[in-house]
Amino acid sequence: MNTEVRDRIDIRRGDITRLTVDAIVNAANTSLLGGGGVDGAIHRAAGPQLLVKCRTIGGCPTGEARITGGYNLPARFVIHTVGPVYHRTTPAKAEGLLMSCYENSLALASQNGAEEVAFPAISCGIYGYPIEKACRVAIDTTIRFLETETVVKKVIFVLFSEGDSKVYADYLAHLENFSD
Ligand code: AR6
Repeated sequence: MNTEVRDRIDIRRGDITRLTVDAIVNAANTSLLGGGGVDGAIHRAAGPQLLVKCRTIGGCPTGEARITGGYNLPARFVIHTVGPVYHRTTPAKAEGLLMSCYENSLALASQNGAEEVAFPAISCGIYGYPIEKACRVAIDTTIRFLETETVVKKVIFVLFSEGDSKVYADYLAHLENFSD
């Protein structure tokens, strides 16, 4: 990882709904009609117009992403992506799907001119993806993307727990030791 790309990645602890960034990513389900976890928090903070908009989209397959406005959120956009349910498939397939979530979300952010994008730990709550494995997919995919990306300037990983943010920070530090 080169230092230019490293400087475009941030790790923060907290509630993603509070972030004033261009786009926050939602860990949604295929219906896009809301749920628990970060999805519930985003819908509550965005207000009922978000659900009205999501109803018009017609769902989203696992691994893909869709974009809406942020409504009452400080963020301008919400990018809804659907992570894999970890134990519903093989680890290799889950990894491919999770990678697609990050790739497709970042591509949508870029297409919509979002310079700062924040991600929660997609699939790491109700969907049961182990945080250490998911963290590698999230960070590796983001680094690969940023190496050739010019619109998206910054990617922020927002972790709810101290333990999860340490997993991310440790992995980034590990990569820095092997940076070119
Ligand atoms: N800010 C940042 N991270 C959060 C927040 C928040 N406000 N709230 C929770 N997290 P989850 P999934 C973390 O379960 O595993 C929903 O019902 C949480 O600690 O929200 O992809 C959807 O509708 C965890 O690390 O998403 C789907 O049905 C991470 O966000 C299903 O859950 C993701 O946990 C998706 O499950």
